[in-house]
Parts: sequence; C-alpha cells; structure tokens
Amino acid sequence: MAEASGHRPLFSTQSASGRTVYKLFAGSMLVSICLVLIYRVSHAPEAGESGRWAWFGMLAAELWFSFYWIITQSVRWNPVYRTTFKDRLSQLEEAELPCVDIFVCTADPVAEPPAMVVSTVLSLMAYDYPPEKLSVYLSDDSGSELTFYAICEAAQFAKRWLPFCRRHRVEPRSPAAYFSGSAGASDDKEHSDMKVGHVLFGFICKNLKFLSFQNLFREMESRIDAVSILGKVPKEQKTHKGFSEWTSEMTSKNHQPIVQILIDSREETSVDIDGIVLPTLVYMAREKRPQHHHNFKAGAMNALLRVSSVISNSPIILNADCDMYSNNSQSIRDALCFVMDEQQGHDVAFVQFPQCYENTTKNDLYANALKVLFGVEFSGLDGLGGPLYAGTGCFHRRNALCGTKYTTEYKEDWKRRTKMENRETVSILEDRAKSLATCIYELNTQWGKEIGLAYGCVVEDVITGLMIQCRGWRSVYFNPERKGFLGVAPTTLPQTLVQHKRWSEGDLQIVLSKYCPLFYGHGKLKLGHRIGYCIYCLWAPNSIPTLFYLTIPSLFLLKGVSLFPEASSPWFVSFAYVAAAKNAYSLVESLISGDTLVGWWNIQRMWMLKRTTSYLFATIDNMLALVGASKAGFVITAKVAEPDDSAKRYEREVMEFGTTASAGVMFVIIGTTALINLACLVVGLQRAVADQAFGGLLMQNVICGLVVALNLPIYEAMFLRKDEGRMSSSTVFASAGLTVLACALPVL
Ligand SMILES: *[C@@H]1O[C@H](CO)[C@@H](O)[C@H](O)[C@H]1NC(C)=O
Ligand SMILES: CC(=O)N[C@H]1CO[C@H](CO)[C@@H](O)[C@@H]1O
Repeated sequence: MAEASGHRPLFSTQSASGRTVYKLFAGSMLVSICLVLIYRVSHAPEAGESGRWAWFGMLAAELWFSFYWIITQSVRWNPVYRTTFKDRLSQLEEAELPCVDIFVCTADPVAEPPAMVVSTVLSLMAYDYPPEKLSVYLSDDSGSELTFYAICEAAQFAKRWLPFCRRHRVEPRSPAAYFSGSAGASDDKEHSDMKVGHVLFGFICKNLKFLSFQNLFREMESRIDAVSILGKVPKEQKTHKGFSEWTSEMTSKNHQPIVQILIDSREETSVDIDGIVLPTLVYMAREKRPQHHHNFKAGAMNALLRVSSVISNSPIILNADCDMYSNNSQSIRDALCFVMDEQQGHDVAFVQFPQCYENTTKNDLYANALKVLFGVEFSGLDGLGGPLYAGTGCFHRRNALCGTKYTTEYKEDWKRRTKMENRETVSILEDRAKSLATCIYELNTQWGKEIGLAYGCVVEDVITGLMIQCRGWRSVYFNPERKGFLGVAPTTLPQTLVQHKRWSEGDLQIVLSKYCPLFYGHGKLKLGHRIGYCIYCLWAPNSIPTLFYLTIPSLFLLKGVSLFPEASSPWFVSFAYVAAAKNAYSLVESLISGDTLVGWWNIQRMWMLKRTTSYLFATIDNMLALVGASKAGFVITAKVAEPDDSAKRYEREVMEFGTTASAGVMFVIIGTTALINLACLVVGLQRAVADQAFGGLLMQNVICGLVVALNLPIYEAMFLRKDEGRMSSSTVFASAGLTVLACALPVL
C-alpha cells in the first residue's frame, strides 16, 4: 500500500480489539441504567412518607453517575495503540535529524533535592542521539546557588558519564537509578562466544570499572548533598564564574535574571574524555520580583522557550519534570517517528508519554500509578484526536507551542539550525538570553495567552494542550512496554489527597472558564474528544453524589427505611446488574492495565477517599471562587517531615495518615463516613437477623457492608494501630462525635 509509493511509514496505529463485544456490553449497561432511573421516578414515596427527600437525592445522585458513566464511554469507544519503526528513522542520514531542546523545571531545592535533579539531567543528556543536536535547559525557579552548584557538578560528571553509557550501553541512563537497582545487569552478549577465561576476565574488568565509576558518582552525590545540608556553597567550591551572580541580598523571590551556558557544544573544548562533543547545557533562573506575578511553572516554561530560542532554537522540545528521569535512551527517536512521518506527521503537535513511577508499591496502595488512565483512557483520547498534555514526558513541536496554527500547507524545516550558524560569543548570548527572562518582558504581549503555556490555571498544561488542539493540531499518545520516563509518586495519604485536590480543582476551573472544552472546542474538536476532556474536568463534582451515596442509604438502613427495590422485585435485577457489571468491568480493565487484584481493591478505596475529600474541597473552593469569596490559590504539597519509619510502612503497604495538620479536616470526613457505615451495618444486620427478613433492605446492607470492607484499614488506623502513622486521637474523637450526631439526626 503506502510502501509501494516509496513512503515507508515511521509508525503504525492499531485499533483495540474486542470493540464489538465492548459496545454490546455498554449497550446492556445503558439499558439497565435507564431501568434504574425509571424505577426511581416511578416508585417515589408519597408526600409525607418517610424517605421522600432521600429518594429524590438518590435519584439526583444516580442521574449524575449515569451522566458521568456516559461521558467515560467516549474514551472506551475506539482506543488506538501506536508502534514506532525507529530503524527506518536511523536510515535517514544523521544530518537530517532535527535538533532537540530539553526543558527541565525545578522550583525548590528542599522538596526537589539537587542530587535528584542532577541524575535526571544526566539521564536526559545521555540520550542516544547526536550530542551536538541536544541542548538541555534547567530552569531553577528558586534561583538557588545550591542547584547551580549541582548542575556545575553535572557538567563535569557528564564528561565521563556519557562515554561510559555509550561504551557499556548503560540503561537506564540516570546514574542514581543505574547504580541503585538492577545495576551491573549487563550487556554481556558480545562475550557470549568467547572462551570462559576471557569471559571471566572481561567480567572482572567490567565490574572493577563499574565499581570505580560507582564510587565516582557517589562522591559527586555526597559533595552535592553536603552543600545542600550546609545551605550554601563554600567559597573554595565556587570555581565557576557564574557564582558571581549570587549576592548576599538576593532571595529566591527577588533577584535578577541569571542565564549561564555551562557547556556550549560549539566550542572545541566542550568534549568528553573520548573527545566526542557534549550536549549544550544551560542554567536559567528567570527574574523574580515581588511586584510581578511569576505564573509558576507555566511562567518558567515560557521563559525557557524564549531563552532557548536565542541559543539553540530547536524545532522539537522535550519537557520533563526534575524528578522524572529518562528510562529509555531511545525515546527521542520514538517521538521523532511521529512528527517526522512524511504522510501522517505534519499535524502532530506533541507526543505524550505516560507518567510512570518507580516507587509505587506492588499493590499501589495510594492508587497513584493511574494505570487505567494511562493504559486505556489516554489511548482512547488518542483515537479521538489526541491525549491531553500532561505537563511532563512530552515532546512538543516548538512552533505549535508558540502559537502557530496548523494549515495543510504547513511544512517543518527540520534542518534549520541557529546553533551552528550562531557565531556569537557565550557572554553575548547569555546577555541576550537574560533580557528575555525578565519580569517585564511579557507585559502587553501574547505570552501566556496565545503564545507558550497558558497562565491563570493550576493545570496550565491541560489548557495549553487543548488550545494547541483547537489551533488545528493533533497529538499522539505513545505508551511503550518499557517506559520512557520514571518519576516519584507521593508516599503518604495526605500528599496523595492534596495532589488530587490540586488537579481536580484546576480541572474543574477549566470547565467553569471560557476554556470549557465543550464550548471552546466547538467546531474544532470532535464531540467525543471534547467529552473525553470532561472526564477529567468533571472529576471534582463526583464528590457530592458519592458522599450522599456513602452515607444516606446507610443511615436509612439504621432507621429501617428502604431506598431500593426488594430482592424479590424484578427491578432489583437492574440495580444488581449495574453495580456488578460496572465493577466487574473495572476489575478487568485494571487487570489488563497491569494492576493486581489487591491493587484494584486499593484503587476502589482511594477512589472513595479522594472523592469524599480532595474532590469535595476542590468543588467547594471552585464554588467559593465563583461567588468571589476566595481566590483559588496554588498550594504546594505541604512537605512535612514524615516519621522516620514511614518509608518502612509504605513498603509494607500500611496507610500513612501522618501528622499533617492541613489534612485534618479531610481525615475527619474519612473517619466519619467509615464509622457511620460501621454503626449502620451492625444495626442493619442485627435487625435483619432478628426479623428473619433480608430482602427489603438487602441492597442497603450490601452497600454498607462493602463500604465497611473498603474502610478496614481506616478502622485499623483509628483504633488498632500504635505506630506514628495512625490517625490522631483528636481526629478519632471528632469523627466519633459527628457519627453520633449523624445517627441521631431526627430529620431522617
Ligand atoms: C526501565 O528500564 C529498564 C531497562 O533499563 C527496564 O528493565 C525497566 O523495565 C524499565 N522500567 C519500566 C517501568 O518500564
Ligand atoms: C525517590 C524516592 O522517594 N524513592 C522512594 C520510593 O519508595 C521507596 C519505597 O518503596 C523508597 O525506598 C524510596 O526512597
């Protein structure tokens, strides 16, 4: 087909199998959901009968769940999976490969230790790609000399690390990851047909080399850590001229722009110990002044876009978080397969890789891995026109990010290369770059509106991706077996809940703004695509129906009032089918995406906890912002010192409630729902046994029982555990008090 005409596609796309079966299943779900709603409407208690308002509340909750279920179908209708053919890309002449800029953002040397940032930067510098075509930019929003010191060390270490990676085909190329784990797992294939003695000799040599290299790395790490602990760089270690930028009156919120080109690959001296040129490495701290809003990460990214435009101006930009190292040295080539394909690549604006974590536990206690989201839903979005921009692990086309509209005439000039033509000295380049990283540069420009990342929203990445797609571009999702990027997930419950509050709050903010995907994308994106966006944008409103469903049926069980059909009624079947089929399907989806059975159960628990706390607060904050009562702010995950043994508990998959005060109210809600259901279940079962009648309240007993089962770790943390990660006694008392109140409420 296409190959006959001389075109060799660089990637292929497969549709998911079994869609007909899925569509039949979805049809059966839809019918049952309709039956449930019909039952609700037709069997409402008469005025004056008990439970009338609760009945209508259940109806409202079920209407919402039905609506939400329908929008989640958009991404399940036609997921697509992508495969790349990197070997065909390699057949292009190396000279034809485009330059690539890599942006790394860091904001706080305490929460994001410089030693970690260095390993990430080194992993990105070590991509298997012509080094003269790579430029790595680190944006340091704290403007900290500690980070600068660390990056200077990285520039030195790279001279040995990059040759080491090439020679031994090291994977992954983050030194921290390589030396911590599977290290030494080696590439001995080349020795396989040698004599045993040779193999042994080679093996010993290699391990000696490995060990001495590991020492070198550990020494660098401890120098960086020592400086971080000290909090400043000792005079004798300030060997780079760039340290003169830091003066005593400088603070992280008030300083001039700093741009330091640490490695300039145009220079003859920028070579590693093998004499091979090194990638360009640039440190940037944009200007910060108290009177100017800095727009968080979006502001940093935009400054990087401008600064890089005078230094390397590469047509492709990779954006990675400072805690996300490259786990695959081939990822650049993977991404290029999509944008450089001659027939299907012209309109691809960005290639999103999944966000994966190296430190989730086996059963993913806090459901951070989001495997279904990245395994199923993003592939579904890809089939509809492209995934969201998730803020990290994403390759962008510079022009698309800078506001260019896609037209069919658009053609990228891959060979353009300012870096090579640029003959200016480093200091002139630095000065020009600094003038682009000032606070006032963006005043009265389209930066943050039409150009670069959008401002004004906590989830600037989602809006930015949406705007790019609305300018006619497509995006592609690439989820290879071996992950391209690995990051660090939260390891305690409060951290997880706070993170989700921030995400869901920002997402809901989008719906309430002029960027609501349904309207903003009208005429530009497919309806299914716009609905797909709403899955995430409407995470937060799920909170209220869920809270209702978790408490009201149980409280009415306590009073012996039925809110569901009797077990003998034919209507019961539709309720049972919806509940059972929905969960069975979600289990299958989870298992296919790589979760374990216990992992799925943990996801259900976290789903309940997130909805009743993070999403609830996100909804409330948005409502308050709507009426002007509060301005939605950006709360950075409160990093408090966790108890020493919290890491051990994390490994044993014991929930960590910790000591964070900010999560106190969240825990009271969690504790109260857990206790209400426990109390109601006990009474409900007692009554059922005493009356010898299970049918009437069966559904409520089951719901209550399942909620209690999900909450077992919560009861443990409230009453049984003695360690420091348990729920604090004040939270337990508050929850118990509220439970007693709720059960005694006369209105029920
Ligand atoms: C990361 O890369 C290593 C090889 O270096 C591979 O064995 C591992 O499976 C990768 N991790 C993930 C999560 O894909
Ligand atoms: C970087 C980081 O925080 N890594 C942690 C991931 O989780 C494991 C426990 O499973 C810790 O040992 C690591 O320190």
